[in-house]
Amino acid sequence: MKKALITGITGQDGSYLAELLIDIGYEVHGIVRRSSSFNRERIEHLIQNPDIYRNVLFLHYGDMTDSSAINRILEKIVPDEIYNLAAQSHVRISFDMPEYTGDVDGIGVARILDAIREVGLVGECKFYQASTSEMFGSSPPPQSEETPFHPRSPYAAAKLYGHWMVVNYRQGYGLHASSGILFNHESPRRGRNFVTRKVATAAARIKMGLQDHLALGNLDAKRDWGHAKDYVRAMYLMLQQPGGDDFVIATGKTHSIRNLLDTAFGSLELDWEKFVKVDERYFRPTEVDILMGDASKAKKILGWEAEISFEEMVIELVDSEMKLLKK
Ligand code: NAP
Ligand code: F7E
Repeated sequence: MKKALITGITGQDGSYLAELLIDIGYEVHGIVRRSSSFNRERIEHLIQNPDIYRNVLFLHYGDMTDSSAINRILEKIVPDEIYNLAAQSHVRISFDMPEYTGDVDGIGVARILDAIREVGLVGECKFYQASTSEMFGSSPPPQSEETPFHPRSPYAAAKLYGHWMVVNYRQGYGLHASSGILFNHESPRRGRNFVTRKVATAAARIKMGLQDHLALGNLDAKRDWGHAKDYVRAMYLMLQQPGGDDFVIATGKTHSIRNLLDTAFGSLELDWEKFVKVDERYFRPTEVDILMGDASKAKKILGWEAEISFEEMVIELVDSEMKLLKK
């Protein structure tokens, strides 16, 4: 039985990846943070299943800022595959917490890569890094593996450091290490303060008469939005290749926040223009205006393509919020 270690298992992607790997037949280990409030909601259904939680899913306390904990966990588990998904992943918040974001999203990558070396796992295990389309920043679309990076936030700058550390550990030490440069991907498990989930929740609450307006920032930004379920499949495929590499994972289509509002509110027969107020608080000091990825390398080498469309993803989010409210 192959062993995988997932950092960030309690997050959106971590939860879907854990499901996928358990389905394939892996023993999955996850790093969780101590928290005063409950932070395992997204994997609760796995924890509540005794067949899974007793036999194939194991959780370990740790933090990307704590090298000794990371080293200890690697020594204990000796994983075949490591998926490094843990991060302070909110771009807007990274402007308020630049140092912490750098520590977790940048230096955290160095900590885990060096732990692999210290514990003697180079050659024994494969490594996946959650890189991001935010690293392209102001580079015009379509963005591919060849596009220059121009990060526009502390989050993107920290992730770029992590990205280059992966390249260096691959080239310098021969580690099987890959970076997935993933464009935005969403799901009903998305954090509530990301724009897709925020819009879907507000549309559902307005429909039910529980809210009368929605405050948003920049409505002109454009994103290449896919579905998290499709994107975790790409992570797994990267680690099944003969060597490490970098891959853009995207749908190739872009939509503005206005398009998102049209689709979400439209699915409930609401006119969003009656409810949305633009609020300066949600603007960022520097914005990434447009992202649209070219994933042809992933299609050619990994055989990967997005299967769930933007419209299907948005409608799933709205339906899921409506169901939660009706409950
Ligand atoms: P997410 O929902 O915000 O999950 C982040 C995970 O990281 C959570 O499990 C969180 O734990 C954990 N974490 C945060 N700080 C940590 C720390 N100091 N030590 C240990 N764990 C920590 O993010 P996601 O959307 O699943 O994204 C997964 C990864 O892909 C992230 O690295 C993100 O930056 C990157 N990414 C995401 C997208 C996207 O569109 N979703 C696109 C490109 C790249 P708690 O549950 O305790 O908070
Ligand atoms: O913003 C605009 C905002 O916060 C999308 C993370 O997963 O994807 C994500 O980063 C756009 C931006 O995602 C609001 O200005 C307008 O242009 O949903 P978001 P993000 O910043 O693109 C990348 C690939 C990652 O790697 C990140 O980890 O929407 N926007 N009004 C708003 N955004 C938010 N959050 N809230 C608003 O009210």
